[in-house]
Amino acid sequence: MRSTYLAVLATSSFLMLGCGVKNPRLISATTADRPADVTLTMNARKFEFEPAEIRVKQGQVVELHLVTTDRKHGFELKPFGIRAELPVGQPVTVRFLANQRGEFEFRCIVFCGMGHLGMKGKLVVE
Ligand SMILES: [Cu+2]
Repeated sequence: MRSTYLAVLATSSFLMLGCGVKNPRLISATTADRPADVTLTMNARKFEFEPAEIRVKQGQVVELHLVTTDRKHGFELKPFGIRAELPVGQPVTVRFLANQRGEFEFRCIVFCGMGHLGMKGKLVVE
């Protein structure tokens, strides 16, 4: 199961390298050997993320299943080193350790139309 999961992550990374996002990062090193404490599905579409706000507790390993159906989008959560491209119909899983408390913005990093710059959301780590 775990090896399948890692293979999927590796495949996704490989595919993204050919699609324009520089240095995609789907997983932060600190979480590689820990199961997720929180697992959420997040939908990306013009020009929003649903849910647009997620709340977790400090110290939790968070796994996000990112899904897009209308066109290619991206997902960046800079403070946690996460950066991904989201092709249509190809869910991408990212995971990170919520090791700092506060409010952090995530955003789309693939130009997707006139509302692209407003395509953002908020992670709250309590
Ligand atoms: Cu966009």
